[in-house]
Amino acid sequence: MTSGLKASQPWKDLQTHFESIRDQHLRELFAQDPDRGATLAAEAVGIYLDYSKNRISKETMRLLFALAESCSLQERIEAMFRGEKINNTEQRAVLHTALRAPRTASVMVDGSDIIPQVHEVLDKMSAFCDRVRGGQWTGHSDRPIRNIVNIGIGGSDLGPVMAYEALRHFSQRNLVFRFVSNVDATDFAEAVADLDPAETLFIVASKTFTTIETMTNANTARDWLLSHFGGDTAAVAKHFVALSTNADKVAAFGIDTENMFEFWDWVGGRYSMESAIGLSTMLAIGPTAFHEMLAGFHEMDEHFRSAPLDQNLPIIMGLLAVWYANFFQVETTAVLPYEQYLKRFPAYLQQLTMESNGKYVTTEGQPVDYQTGMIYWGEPGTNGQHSFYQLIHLGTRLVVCDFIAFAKSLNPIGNHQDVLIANVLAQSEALAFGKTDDEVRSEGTPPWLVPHRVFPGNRPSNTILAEALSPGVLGKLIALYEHSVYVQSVIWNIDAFDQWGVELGKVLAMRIVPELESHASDDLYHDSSTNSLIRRYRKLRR
Ligand code: G6Q
Repeated sequence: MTSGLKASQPWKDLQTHFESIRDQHLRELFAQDPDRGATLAAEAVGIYLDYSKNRISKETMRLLFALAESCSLQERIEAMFRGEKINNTEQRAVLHTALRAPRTASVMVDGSDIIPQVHEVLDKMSAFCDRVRGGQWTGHSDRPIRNIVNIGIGGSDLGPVMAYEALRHFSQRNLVFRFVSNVDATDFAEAVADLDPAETLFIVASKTFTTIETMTNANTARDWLLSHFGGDTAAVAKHFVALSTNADKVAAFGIDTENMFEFWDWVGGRYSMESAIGLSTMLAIGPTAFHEMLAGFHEMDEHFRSAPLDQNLPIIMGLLAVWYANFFQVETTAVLPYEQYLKRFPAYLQQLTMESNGKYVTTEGQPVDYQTGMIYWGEPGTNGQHSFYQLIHLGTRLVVCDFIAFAKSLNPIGNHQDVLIANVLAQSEALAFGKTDDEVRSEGTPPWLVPHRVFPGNRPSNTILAEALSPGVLGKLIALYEHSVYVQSVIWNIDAFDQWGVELGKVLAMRIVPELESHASDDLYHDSSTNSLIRRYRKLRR
């Protein structure tokens, strides 16, 4: 049995329409509708989305909106905001939107309003950050904190690192920030190599406080600190704070729960960077700028919740992703920020998109008979132009691109910004329209070289343009992608908020660790490949 999506009338209408548009070139589409550059665009909350360089017509969008309506998209959006348990397999509400709701809002979960707790934690974080940033929070030997090391992985790392890098311009420069995620000891060793323990604060960020990588790194950090303080465990209280939903485990680790910043099970790891998990971000940019970021998220939330389908940025982006994934059978989306501060944004988006929509069964547990989440990847422009853009321009695969650009640089020096923006515009233009055989010949290219220099074009892209990167704009941008991911999951009828694929890794590794450490027994019960590798590892290690 399958989900029925492909049998639905709106889907069939899209399939019929696809047959008529699949071979049309963007050159023809622009010739037929010369204004589409202005009309296939939408703007909200200071974010401009030009989606005209996609292989669509107005009819495509009309049919995609009809599909969205047939999937009750707007009801599903309301269900999320209202706190219904839309994370079906974990029976949890999904309320990252409540993390950025104003103090005056009210959101009920299991009969109680969660907004007061959200703001209580934000206030506790602000007071703490003010003390650290002002030098009043001192270490065990009364020296102010200069170094902040966030220990966490996955959702407890990628958001914080991305936000720190993205908002570095707004950060307090006398504080050093490091992020340790990998259980490979090199990550920890290199992160602390030049740090003085007496001036270092560790933030142990873990929703569950059981993740093996984070707990291993946190224990190593504690040993590193205590070896400096002659084993005096009283030092832990001044040098460790925890971000978690699990107070018992935090206390068991030895961190005073007074130094714990709480969040809740209705916040998914990859949707948690504006919860307590954002403590490192708040330490870097300060409480005021952190609240500006939350306000940016909230503006996009409100837009998503209230704007009509055809003006709704996350809905448009989400439906276009479905169009490419399921009709053109596109495998990947390249996210290409022309903003150096967003260098970790593609890595962050990889988790957001692929962990959320990498699902092969519907919410009812039936296998899907269509593709779900695309592969997301990318690098900042212009660097990528000198490496992988070759394949996007001239390869055999269709790659969808999201270009992200800002009108103003945070470092306005000379004409760098105009050169940067000229590049992003030139790339999307070349991808869409290419360079014809005649154009190449008319440049005097020898005939044998012509095919190599012809650009087929017809390669689609979105361009997202905002005035300048700021905490608020970052919030809007992240919320745009978060909600686009949700839109896709509603169409595909999958649970975007569980992550059983990640859970498996956590369990399997725990089983093998003692086998690697064991010298005595050769009784291994894995497959012959895994058994051989374990034996080989033991031998090499000796
Ligand atoms: C995110 C995932 C996953 C998670 C990490 C860390 O949505 O669940 O990436 O964030 O596995 O988990 P903890 O925060 O519990 O350590």
